[in-house]
Amino acid sequence: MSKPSILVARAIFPEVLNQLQQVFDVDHNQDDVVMSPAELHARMKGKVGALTTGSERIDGPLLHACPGLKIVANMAVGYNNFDVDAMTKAGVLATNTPDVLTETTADFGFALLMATARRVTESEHFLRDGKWTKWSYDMFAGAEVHGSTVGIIGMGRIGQGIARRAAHGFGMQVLYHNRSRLSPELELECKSRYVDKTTLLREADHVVLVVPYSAASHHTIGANELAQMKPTATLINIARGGIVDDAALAKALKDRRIAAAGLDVFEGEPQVHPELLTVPNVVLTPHIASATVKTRMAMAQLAADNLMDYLLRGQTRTPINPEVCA
Ligand code: 8YV
Repeated sequence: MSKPSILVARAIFPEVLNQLQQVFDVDHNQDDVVMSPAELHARMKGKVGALTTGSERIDGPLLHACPGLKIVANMAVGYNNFDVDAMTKAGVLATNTPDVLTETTADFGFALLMATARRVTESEHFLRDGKWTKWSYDMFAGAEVHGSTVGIIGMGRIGQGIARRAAHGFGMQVLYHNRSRLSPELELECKSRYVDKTTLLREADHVVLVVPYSAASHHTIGANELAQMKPTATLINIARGGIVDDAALAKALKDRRIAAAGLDVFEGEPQVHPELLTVPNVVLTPHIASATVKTRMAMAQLAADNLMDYLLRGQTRTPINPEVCA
């Protein structure tokens, strides 16, 4: 009997690919070239499932071109590359990889916060460029982390992980803003106080963004919001490009409207706003918040398990639109 056909849209760990190859006929994008929508459409045709990452857009036109498709498993917790309504209408199950990356991503949020506040990369460039000729009292003096106030916008699992690190590890005051308030028990555990966005922007020494991207969260931070922040504040974005207006941020950094920023995600990535590349007071990393070997392996495994569970056993593990199976 022939095996069901799936597409693995980007390169993944050989161990995980091997498991998929045992039970599926796998078309694997071995070369890891990011496909154009037209290439993706052509390659997805005739497949019943696909393993994708944030770089593949699954939308109405693609679904129309691939009537046999049953499931798309994203190797990411965020799924703004999916048109979930269109997938649901087409009866295609969408899955993501929650939980397995929560703590790793929160670790990185904190790493970026510390690198930004303490000017780690800026000072390293100075040293590597041979500019370190003497010590001086204010050389790369940055912002305090311990005992300061962090404001977290988006208090889901990763936001809560950052709150715990901040409150319990660094004695920080934690303010948060979210669509809904946490339960009193969770607020206590995360030592976090719910405030409106204006209060958070005004009072936080470090603003950390962990909201999912949607039309509603587009440019959550733009020129207006930057103007409300302390001039000594830092801004950290580990959520998605588009949550911050990168042009407005580059200007604010250049004008020293805020002290510094740490960015792991960008509008239109892998392109980076050219002005951001010219300002010294920003730490820039290429979307690596979940990138530890263990966590990326767990994400790939969960995406593969979602495909195998659904296509071979009719079961779901981490569905985004479980109503498809009802
Ligand atoms: C992914 C991420 O590695 O999980 C997410 O939402 O942003 C990252 O962990 C990236 O999106 C590639 O799929």
